[in-house]
Amino acid sequence: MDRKQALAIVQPHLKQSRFDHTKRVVETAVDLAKFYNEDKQKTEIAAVFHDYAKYRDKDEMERWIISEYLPKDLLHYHHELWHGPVGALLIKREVGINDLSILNAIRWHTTGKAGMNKLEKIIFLADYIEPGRDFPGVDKVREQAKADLDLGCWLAAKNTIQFLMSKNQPIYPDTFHAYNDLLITVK
Ligand code: DGI
Ligand code: FE
Ligand code: FE
Ligand code: FE
Repeated sequence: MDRKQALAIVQPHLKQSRFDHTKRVVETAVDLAKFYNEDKQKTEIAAVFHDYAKYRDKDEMERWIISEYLPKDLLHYHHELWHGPVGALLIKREVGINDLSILNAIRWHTTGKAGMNKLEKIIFLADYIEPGRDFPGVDKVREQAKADLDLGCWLAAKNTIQFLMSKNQPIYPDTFHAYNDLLITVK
């Protein structure tokens, strides 16, 4: 499957603005993949499908989490966190993508986790810094992304945690685990 075919599969599942975001994530991720020597084709496919489940019905996602034994604690956190793990499951079932490294990069793209591999880091970071994003501090993260992949991911996790805390939002433990784990390598 090439980029064009993948985009044609994902497009009907997304709104136009989300599809545009997806294309920018693909460009950003492929750019990082070149820079950090990651497999281009895997990176493209993971980026194209990363938000595949973004518009699935909340109740449907809840049923998948229960029936497919995804971590039950997800149900105690915002449903915004569900589209990564549920998306990984659905692109396997519905699109037939079986590559575990692609599925895991999609699974963890929202929260991150401790011990992310290179592809997981690239998708996590590309989603955060794609040129359409306007988070506070994102320009600094864009700069660091090309200097050090771990530092870029750490800053993205840190900003996300700070943003959520400023809004008194709960923070999923894997987001903290990503921050703590990357802190060791960037120190
Ligand atoms: O799907 P996207 O919008 O492209 O981006 P994403 O998958 O990174 O999701 C971003 C949303 O998820 C954003 O509203 C912040 C939220 N988020 C990320 N980590 C956590 C989180 N929300 C909670 N409650 N806890 C987290 O750890
Ligand atoms: Fe997402
Ligand atoms: Fe993200
Ligand atoms: Fe996204």
